[in-house]
Amino acid sequence: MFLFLLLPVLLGVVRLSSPEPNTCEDALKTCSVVACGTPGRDGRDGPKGEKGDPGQGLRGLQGPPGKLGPPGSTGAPGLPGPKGQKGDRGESSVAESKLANLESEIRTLKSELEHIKKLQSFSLGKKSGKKFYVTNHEKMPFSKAKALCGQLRGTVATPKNAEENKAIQAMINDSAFLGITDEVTEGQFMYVTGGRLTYSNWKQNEPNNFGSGEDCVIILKDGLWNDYSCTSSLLVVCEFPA
Ligand SMILES: [Ca+2]
Ligand SMILES: [Ca+2]
Repeated sequence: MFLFLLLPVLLGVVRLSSPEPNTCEDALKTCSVVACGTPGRDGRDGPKGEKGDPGQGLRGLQGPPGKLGPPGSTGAPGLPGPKGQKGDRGESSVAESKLANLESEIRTLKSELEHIKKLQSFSLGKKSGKKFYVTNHEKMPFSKAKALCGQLRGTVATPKNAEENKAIQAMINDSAFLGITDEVTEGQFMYVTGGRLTYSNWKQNEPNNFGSGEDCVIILKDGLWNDYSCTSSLLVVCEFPA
């Protein structure tokens, strides 16, 4: 009887200790059956979650290689390489070797040349003093005789004393030109190498500048001289220093 009388009081205490819920959610938490209003629209998507752990399934096949990328920028220069091995002999050494060979060949040639000159003066020339004379026994005009001796680095034979005149005479079996003319001034005979005559061996009544003129000089078989036509063909004797 007493408890029955206290029941309304206890219920009031319970109501006082449990205030009414403010929202439907609160009501769901506290009430087993609550009459809620119309549900609201869905909310916006929440922020992206953290990447999950790799799956446990089989790994897929590797895809095809991608396109070739653009060329990269030029890299910095590398470090200097190690020192190389010693090279072959340089060009200067080769040149020195060639020069030494040439000098040796020149010494040999000089020796052979001296030997040939001695043989030539002995067998071909009639040496007299410091000259020797050579002839090929051909006949030609004076201009050609002068050119031929010049090509041989000699001159047309020019006796400057009796001994040389005899040496030339001994070589010929016919008349030969001498390196003497009066082409510049008639009657004034000069050496073709320059200078007036220092020796002569004229035949009697020569020089006579016979006919249309005679400006060259020839030596006869007897060693005497005659002024003669330069265009006539006569033996040529060349003179060389010994
Ligand atoms: Ca003359
Ligand atoms: Ca004459």
